[in-house]
Amino acid sequence: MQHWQHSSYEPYLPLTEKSNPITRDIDRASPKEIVELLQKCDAEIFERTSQGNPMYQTLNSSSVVQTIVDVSKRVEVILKDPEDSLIVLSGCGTSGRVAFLLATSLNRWLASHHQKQIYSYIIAGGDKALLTSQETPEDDPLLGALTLGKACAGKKHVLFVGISCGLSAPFVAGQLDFCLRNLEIFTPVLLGFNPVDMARTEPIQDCSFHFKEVAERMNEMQKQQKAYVLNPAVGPEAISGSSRMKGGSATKIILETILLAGHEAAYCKKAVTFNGILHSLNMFEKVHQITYSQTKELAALVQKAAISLRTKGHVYYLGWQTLGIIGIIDASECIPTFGAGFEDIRGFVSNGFSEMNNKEGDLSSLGPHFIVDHKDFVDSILPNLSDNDTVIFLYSENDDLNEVSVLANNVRQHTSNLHAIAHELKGLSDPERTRSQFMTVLTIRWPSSLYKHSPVLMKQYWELSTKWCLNAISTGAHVLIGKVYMNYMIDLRVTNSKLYRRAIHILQRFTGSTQAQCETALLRAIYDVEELSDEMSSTDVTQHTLVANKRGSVVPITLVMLQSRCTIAEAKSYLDAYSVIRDAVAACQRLL
Ligand code: F1P
Repeated sequence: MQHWQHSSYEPYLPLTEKSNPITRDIDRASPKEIVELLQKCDAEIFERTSQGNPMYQTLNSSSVVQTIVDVSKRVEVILKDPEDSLIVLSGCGTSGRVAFLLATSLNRWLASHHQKQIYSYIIAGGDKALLTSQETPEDDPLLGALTLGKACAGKKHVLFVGISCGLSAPFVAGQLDFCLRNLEIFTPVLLGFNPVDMARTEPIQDCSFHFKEVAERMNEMQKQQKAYVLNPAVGPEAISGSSRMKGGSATKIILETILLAGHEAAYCKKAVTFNGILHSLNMFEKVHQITYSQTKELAALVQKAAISLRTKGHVYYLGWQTLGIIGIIDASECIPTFGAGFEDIRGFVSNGFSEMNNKEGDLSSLGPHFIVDHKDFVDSILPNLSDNDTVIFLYSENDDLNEVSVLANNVRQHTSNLHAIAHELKGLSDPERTRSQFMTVLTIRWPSSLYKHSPVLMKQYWELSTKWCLNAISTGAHVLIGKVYMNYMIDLRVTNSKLYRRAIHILQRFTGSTQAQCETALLRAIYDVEELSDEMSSTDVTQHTLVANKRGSVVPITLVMLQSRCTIAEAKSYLDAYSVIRDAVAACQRLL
């Protein structure tokens, strides 16, 4: 049994916020060790049910597999009778990005097979949130319900999947509540990775319910097959609470399994079965094994990326088709996750927004964060590229290898620090000429057994595999440059109520101060005052997070203030002296 499965392990935290014992010392690990630790953490997604531990069900537990079967059959029904029907995938942050990726991919597939496109995605904050973090709308249940109502206007049958890894986002709670009040139209599914009794209980502003209450109502309705809760335990994240990692991957795995099983049943007369679902899940486990079988090569990329960041260079992902989108998503998530500068790690996709195919279309006029086309890279970044920058190409043998070669040649005129992650089917073409243009190529070779199982799924496998590689590269690089303390990202942005609570917990964890002391100190740092006014103390969390959004490093500042009982100004100047969080904390402890 894993350490975190004991009821006494960090009992006050839901599973998705606990710290993972595997990565406790990740901040002291070498690149190769980092990759190995991430491999172990990701392997927990596929862990079998732990005997004698009823607290957690896992992805392979029969109750979870059976729910996947039930929901897949709902998908089949909708696909067979698509008139006035819709399948809506919705979430905040990474969960919304995975929803977007799947809905657009599957609509494309339906269109190419002359079928009605019945998928829709919702991401809190709209399409802007695909590329930047828009965490404030996550706290708004009414906005969630209104957006859902609008997306489904006039529909008679809607399968709604609300994704919240932490069973926590009020935006999603509002949508599920809306569905539960309109069960004649909606079949709601809740997807997340905490047991229902760990769902969030914090009151939601202007709202009569909290997340746990909605999740319990969903559980009740599941008995009549009117709603479904899919919430296997996949273990704590490698970086505490960073649900973009395992949470995002497991969301992708579960939804792909459900939706593709539904498609096969509707179009290939292949009935959805318990064993069929188990088999699909096992295939994803193979994807994990194959991806991480090249620890050394992946570690070399982690190292390269870290060197670039340390020397104020950049990391650029240049990808084709959805692999490019995976790159854009991974890069954009570094800003809120690690407090990275927007230029630090960036992603580009060939054909930009027409490849993205998002609802709101070309967003490039919104500013530099929304420039995503290879052409933009060539025009605005390539001329200033140097060996300090790491460039990583992401492609598969399904892409136009000639185009890959031309761009690689172009990039090589400016830097030799050019690498690739390439997906190849074993025994098929061997694009040696393309490979020779890179300093290193992490070639992931896919056995024909996987291809034969489902040729359609290969694209999904490559996406997941690329996600794992890039999550390892961006997380590993930030760990190596000292952004993480143990396995906590201390310098988190306090931009919504979940992150506000996480910040207070981290402060308690490292200072031993009470919750009230930590909250008061955090508010002092947020409002940048030594003494809180009555108004500041009494205003709500949303207001605090709006102010916090405009300030940098509020949590490290609070940490130093609490540890050394100093003023805000002293804490700031003290932190300026250290770029490595562990050093700052250690030095701070020496002061006492
Ligand atoms: C949603 C989310 C995360 C993001 C950050 C803020 O979480 O946007 O994707 O990384 O932690 O919250 P959840 O609702 O899926 O738990």
